[in-house]
Amino acid sequence: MRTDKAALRAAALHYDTAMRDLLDIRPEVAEALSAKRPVVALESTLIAHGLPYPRNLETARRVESVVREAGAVPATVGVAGGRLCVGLNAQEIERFARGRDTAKASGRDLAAAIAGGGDAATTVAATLVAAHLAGIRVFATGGIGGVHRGRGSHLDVSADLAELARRPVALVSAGAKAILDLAGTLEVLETQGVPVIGYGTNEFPAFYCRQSGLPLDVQVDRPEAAARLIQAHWTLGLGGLLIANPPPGAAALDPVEVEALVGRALDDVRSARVGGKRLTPFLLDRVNELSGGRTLEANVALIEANAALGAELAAAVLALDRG
Ligand code: PSU
Ligand code: MN
Repeated sequence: MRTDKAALRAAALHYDTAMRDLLDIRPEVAEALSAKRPVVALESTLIAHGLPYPRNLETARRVESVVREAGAVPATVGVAGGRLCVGLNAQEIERFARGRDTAKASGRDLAAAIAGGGDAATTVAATLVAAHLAGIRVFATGGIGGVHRGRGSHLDVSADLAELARRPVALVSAGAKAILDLAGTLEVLETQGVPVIGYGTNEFPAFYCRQSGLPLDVQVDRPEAAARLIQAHWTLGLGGLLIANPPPGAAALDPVEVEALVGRALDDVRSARVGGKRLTPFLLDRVNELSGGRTLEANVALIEANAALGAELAAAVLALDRG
C-alpha cells in the first residue's frame, strides 16, 4: 500500500514538473485565477494569421483593454520560446503580429511546437487546450473554424469543433466564419454535443453578418442566464459551449454581398490550390481584399464585442459559484 502511495506521489510530482516545464501561466493571470477574479482567454492565430499588420497588433492590444475595461484579466495564449504561455506579454504579442512566418498551431501541433522551442500562434483548438489546463472557463474569439464548403467532394473540418466538445470552456464567437459551410458546422457541433446558445438572437450569426437563416434552439439575453446554462452543462460533466454573439449592428455586413465575395474568394482558392492550414488565412485575406477592407472592419468590431461579452460572462459564472 505504502509503495503504491509513494508511486502515486512520484507520478503526480513528475506530472507537475513536466506541466510546469511546458505550461507558463503568467503571474497576472495566475493571481487572478487564484483570487477568483474573472479571466478571459484570447487566441493568437487571429493576430498572426487572421488580420493584416498593423491592424492585428492594434486589435490584439485593443481587445485586451476591452477585457480590462469590463473588469476581467485578459490571457492571450500562444507558444513562445517553446512554452505554452497563458498571458503573452506586450513584446510577445508584437512579435506575433509582426512575424511573417509564425507557425499556426492547432491542438495536435502543440507538442511539436513546444519541442521545436520557438513560437507558434494558437488556434481556437489549441487555445481551448491551454485555457482548460490553466483553469480559465471563458474564451473569446472572432469566429470559430468549422466545416469548409465542398464537403461533398473533399473533407476539411476544423479541429476547433472536436476540441470545443472536449474542453469545459465557454467560447464566445460570432458564430463560425462566413467562408464556411455554416449548416454543416452546426451539424457537427450537434454531433459533438456542443450546445450553441444564441446571445440575443435565435439565429446562428454568420460572422460578418447578423443573420444566416439557420435557427438556434436556445437563446439567452443576459449574462446571468448564459452563466446558468454554462454551469448546468459543466455540472453534468459535459464539455464546451458555443455562445454565438451576432456582430454589432453598425459593423455588420449584408449577407448577399458577403456571399458574393466568398464565392469569388473560393474560386481563387481553386486556382491557387490552397489547402490545409493555409486555407482559412487565405480566404479571410482574399475576402478582405475583394471587399476593399470592409470585412476587416467588421472582423475587428466583432472580436472586440465578443471580448466584452466574454468578460461579462466570466464575471457571471464566478458570481454563480459564490451562490
Ligand atoms: N477567427 C477570426 N480570424 C481567424 C480565426 C478565427 O476572426 O484567423 C482562426 C482561429 O484561430 C481558428 C482558425 O481556430 O482560424 C481555424 O483554422 P482552421 O480552419 O485551419 O482550423
Ligand atoms: Mn482545415
